[in-house]
Amino acid sequence: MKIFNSCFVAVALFAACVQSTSAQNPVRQVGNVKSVTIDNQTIDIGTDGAFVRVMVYSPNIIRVRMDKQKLAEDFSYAVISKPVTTKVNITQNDTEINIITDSLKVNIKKSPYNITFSNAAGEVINQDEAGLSTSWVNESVTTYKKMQEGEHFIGLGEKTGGLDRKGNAYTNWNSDTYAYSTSQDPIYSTIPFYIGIHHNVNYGIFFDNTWQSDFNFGASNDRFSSFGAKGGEMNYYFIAHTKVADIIKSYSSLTGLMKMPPLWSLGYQQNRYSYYPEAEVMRIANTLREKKIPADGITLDIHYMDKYKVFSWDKDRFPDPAAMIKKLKDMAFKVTLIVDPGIKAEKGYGVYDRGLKEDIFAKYPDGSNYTGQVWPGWCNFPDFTNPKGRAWWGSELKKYADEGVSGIWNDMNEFSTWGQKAPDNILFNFEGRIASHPQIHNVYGLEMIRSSYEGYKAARENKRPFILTRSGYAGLQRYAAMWTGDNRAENDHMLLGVRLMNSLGLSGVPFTGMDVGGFTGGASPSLYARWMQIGAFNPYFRNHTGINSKSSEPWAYGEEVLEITRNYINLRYRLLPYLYSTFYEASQTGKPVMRSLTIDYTHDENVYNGMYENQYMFGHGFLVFPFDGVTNYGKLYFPAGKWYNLYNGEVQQGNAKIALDLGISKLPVYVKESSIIPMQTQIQNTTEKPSDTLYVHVYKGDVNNKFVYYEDDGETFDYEKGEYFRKAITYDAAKKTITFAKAEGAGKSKFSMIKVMLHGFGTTAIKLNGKASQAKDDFQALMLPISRFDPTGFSNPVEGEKIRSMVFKNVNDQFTVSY
Ligand code: NBV
Repeated sequence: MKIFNSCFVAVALFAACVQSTSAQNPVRQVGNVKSVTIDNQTIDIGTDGAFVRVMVYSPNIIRVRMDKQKLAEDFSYAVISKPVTTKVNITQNDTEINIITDSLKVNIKKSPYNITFSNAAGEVINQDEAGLSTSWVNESVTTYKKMQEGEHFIGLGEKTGGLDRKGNAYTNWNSDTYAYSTSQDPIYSTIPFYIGIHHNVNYGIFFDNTWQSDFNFGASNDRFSSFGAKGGEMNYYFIAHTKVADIIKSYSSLTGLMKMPPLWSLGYQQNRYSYYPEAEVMRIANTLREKKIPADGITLDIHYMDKYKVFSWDKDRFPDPAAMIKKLKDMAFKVTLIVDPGIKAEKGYGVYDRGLKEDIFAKYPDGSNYTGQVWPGWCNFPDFTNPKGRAWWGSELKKYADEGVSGIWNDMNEFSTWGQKAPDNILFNFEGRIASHPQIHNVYGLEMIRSSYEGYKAARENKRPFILTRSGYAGLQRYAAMWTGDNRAENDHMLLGVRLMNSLGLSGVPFTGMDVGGFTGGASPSLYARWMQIGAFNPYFRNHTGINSKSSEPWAYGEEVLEITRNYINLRYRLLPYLYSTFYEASQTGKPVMRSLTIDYTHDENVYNGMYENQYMFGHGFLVFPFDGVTNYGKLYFPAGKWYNLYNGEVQQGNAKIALDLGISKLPVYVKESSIIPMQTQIQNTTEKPSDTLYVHVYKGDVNNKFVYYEDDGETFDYEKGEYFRKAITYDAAKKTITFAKAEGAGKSKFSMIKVMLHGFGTTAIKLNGKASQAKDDFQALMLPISRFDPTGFSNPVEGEKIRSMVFKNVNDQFTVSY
């Protein structure tokens, strides 16, 4: 009895302690609301333990900021938009505050503070875990959200593991992770944005805090999901829409959209660590052309430099870089060069001397430059958070622009000092605010690619820069494409790479790639072939391998693999009109090119199943199954609808699961009903002109579809001034029409004719603009050439499946096909 009593007293004391002052309590809670000030769309709330500002950003976006006392100046490298004027009704009484927009109902309880977001129908989308809400432990701040029944979590950028993040915790601290494992965390970049899904509702949370941040989606607890950081404010944007695609769109409206990439960067890119000397680079280029493997890019890794000093050339290996780049240009190859941020601290090295003179290196508090070791030895590190540092970098890059370099590949920008942790007391300019390393670490890569993008844009006037990066932070899509670093030549890595890209797509980054073929180790021929097939359905398609691994060019694995690989690279080039238009959509809406099935089939539980989690849509039309490259056995899930086998037109009904034992020559790809897929004739590189006909493949279906066909010069920013050719194509399933709208824009199409290729229409009578039309069978523009290694025939339509075509004279015409 006595024991019970003393225990009881202890528990009561603890509870009292927790509720009373924060003096003895290491966890500081927001506590009760004490004051409320409403000013238009902003509510300032004073509480026992914090200051809270809730801002209505749009009918669908609410921003919540909190700090222990007052808020610091509002500054973000990620967010580029301001709140939009929104119709909102804000009321309060003794117990709560209510905010109502056209799309959201927000309820804030006063004792203690906690916030609930509901949709217009009053269904709860997301709410604080009422007992925990937000709290601080020393300088670390965390917000706890109630875990909803059956909740799924997707996104969070470049994170390993499964598609559904449920049951796991993640840390954001950009790290150089050579040959990372398939569950390693963190890796190279930070995008603190995720999407929650439950009970037919969805929301996104973007936690804009650059310090080391931690997310918990029910790891070691079943009560909450949480997000927090080691310093800085609680600062999150809550985004809600009925469609996941609209959540990504709103997130992209906050952090920016990708610009149209140069067309050549969508072609095939050949890499290795490293191609040198010049003769070797030319051998690779010549072999690609001789073997008729379409390609647009060759990338030079660190061995082009003189002792790894950035902005220099090893003159023994590359005696006349500009002349070599010109020779490659004449063969229609663009050159991308790697750059690293570490600048060798060596007096007499011009780049370093100018950096010293401009005083742009990161510093210790005593004013001396921070020195760390990386490729060239002891280095200083440019402070890209200093406008002067960015300008200096841009001026150094000009040299490459003058030599004719087309792409800048930003490596090691986590920043890496041989994977060691850099000291906390390095100081950065932070746009004149002065910040320590822990605060800026996660944005170092972002500001480096900003410097590269802005510098290269200025150096080449109206030409679109191609910038590739390994590291970044939310908003990186404004400047660069991203690849997923040093993977391993293993089946699991191929599939992980697909998930990383799908997750990046959910997190606002549409232009992504992986080291196809694997960076460390060596792939088997079948794994390599499979990887190249999948690569053809990646936004950025580059083959790369490490210094000690076996050659990884398409011809390095024998004749059969070469043939398979060529088939898929060929297909990619024929699909460029579709791909470029899909990039255009991404540049307008943020909807990724590689689309996790959670975007269009959000509430279908099967898409979260580990068995099917790697499947994705490549644009609106292609359902890609990243099939196993070792066993060649796999299970496929077809979501609702009707699907056409890409190779033979066979129809597969949706809501079905099938198992396949497949040879290596084909990757399972299906076309969604009602898809509109513009294609062109085979070219070997993007400077080559295809025939004058645009082949628009249309697949009969029962759902509506709208596709915007888009073209521009593929090279300059003139499209921003209206120099583009755009044509909406609409599939109306009820009216049984396919309408090609009038062309828009001041630009001309490179095609003069459109040929409509009809799939699945059988012998149905076809009308053009209401009049009977002669549609004839046509087998000319099928998907793939027949491979001699594929006895079943790659492209023979199944018995009875007639692809019918109709030719129209003018690509500018407005017309309707009906059936
Ligand atoms: O520059 C060499 C490599 C590069 O090939 C790779 O793609 C990067 O991720 N780089 C890392 C430096 C470290 C290699 C161990």
